[in-house]
Amino acid sequence: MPAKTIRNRTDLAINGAPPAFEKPIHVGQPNIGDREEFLRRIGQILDNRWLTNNGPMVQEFEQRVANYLGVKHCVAMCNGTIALEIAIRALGLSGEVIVPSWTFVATAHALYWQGITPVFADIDPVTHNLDPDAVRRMITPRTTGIIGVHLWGRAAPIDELQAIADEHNLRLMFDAAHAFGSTYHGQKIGRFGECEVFSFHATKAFNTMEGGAVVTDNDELAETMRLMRNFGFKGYDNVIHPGTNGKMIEACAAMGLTNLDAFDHVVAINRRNHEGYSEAIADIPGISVLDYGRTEANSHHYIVAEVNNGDPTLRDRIIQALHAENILARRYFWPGSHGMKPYRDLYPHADLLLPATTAVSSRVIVLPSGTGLPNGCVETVAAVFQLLADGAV
Ligand code: T4K
Repeated sequence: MPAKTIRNRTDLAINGAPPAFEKPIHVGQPNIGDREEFLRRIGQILDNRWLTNNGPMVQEFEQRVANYLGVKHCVAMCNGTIALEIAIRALGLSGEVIVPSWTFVATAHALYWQGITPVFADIDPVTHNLDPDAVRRMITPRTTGIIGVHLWGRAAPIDELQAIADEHNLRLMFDAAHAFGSTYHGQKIGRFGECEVFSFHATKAFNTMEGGAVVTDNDELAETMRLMRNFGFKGYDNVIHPGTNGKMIEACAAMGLTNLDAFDHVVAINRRNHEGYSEAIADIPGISVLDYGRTEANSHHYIVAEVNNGDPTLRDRIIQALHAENILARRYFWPGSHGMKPYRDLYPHADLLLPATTAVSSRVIVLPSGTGLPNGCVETVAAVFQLLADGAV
């Protein structure tokens, strides 16, 4: 429970009162499944004396994830960024690739790192996902592909992006870092485009501490990526492809197997947190919580409030007030990738082409959730929002 209940401005820590919570509450605080099971698996790894390089735990993890997603191949990797880079390289992307700016910067970096130019397309301000018309406008003779992002776990407009890719002969893949367990038209994310890339970072709804995977139904693509993640080795002493070290270690797979068993529980808690915040904030004018609808599955991991009351300073003042209470809400993904280096030097006037991205980035607040959310956090957040929106501070 919080150390105090916030009723008026004098209870706020920015006004000198003690913080509501003694310890910081983070966005992305990890969900951790059954400790005993995890430790049992770690014991098994040590007994095996097989720690990495496609060990039995990684193989079991890949099989379980592939079955869960209903996809033929899961190629587990050391993190989501390397998984993106390997997928991009395996698809042979080059020249320019269209991506949203409104995503974690790794989506753009995975291209730029390999000498490919990320070209930013604007988003739909309601869903925060790519706007297909904006994607069309960014196509040039150098464009070779599109990377859609299922932001906040809500599916990108997959059918529309596939139609554009087909029409212009472009490769289409998805950054599904947020979308483990999400659906599109009732089908699990993982089967769309030529491949989809997950992040299993500690801060994700489903985590392997560090980790990621590319999933695909394409046998040849999966085989190429398996080679690429292990220096191109095919058996002892036989390198048949350029490659890197993108392997997942056994301990991460052990965490993944343990957390997979707990995933439904995590989603249920997240959904309850999401509903709690939405109800608590519902009557505050100019503030809303993004709703993912009832027809598609979502892990409800990202709970995104939008501050849109016409006061351009309110969002940041709320963040400051929440931080003072030890609630470390975030402005993900402000200012958008186009506002970060090196992209802000490449495209100094990108704001003109990205009006929805710019508007959305000025109003988001991502709130803490997950199984470790302490009692009283939702109510404290709502009280802070209310007092600042009322102009009491
Ligand atoms: N594509 C998208 C759309 C992504 O969102 C991401 C990653 C990627 C690609 C790349 O996947 P990876 O290569 O990361 O697998 C964090 C994560 O590091 C990043 O994985 C994630 N997206 C992004 C949305 O969030 P930061 O820079 O915000 O990290 P940091 O250190 O500020 O931590 C986030 C919060 O989590 C903090 O409030 C602290 C808390 N935390 C963190 C860790 C690691 C904990 O409470 N416990 C922990 O163990 O990027």
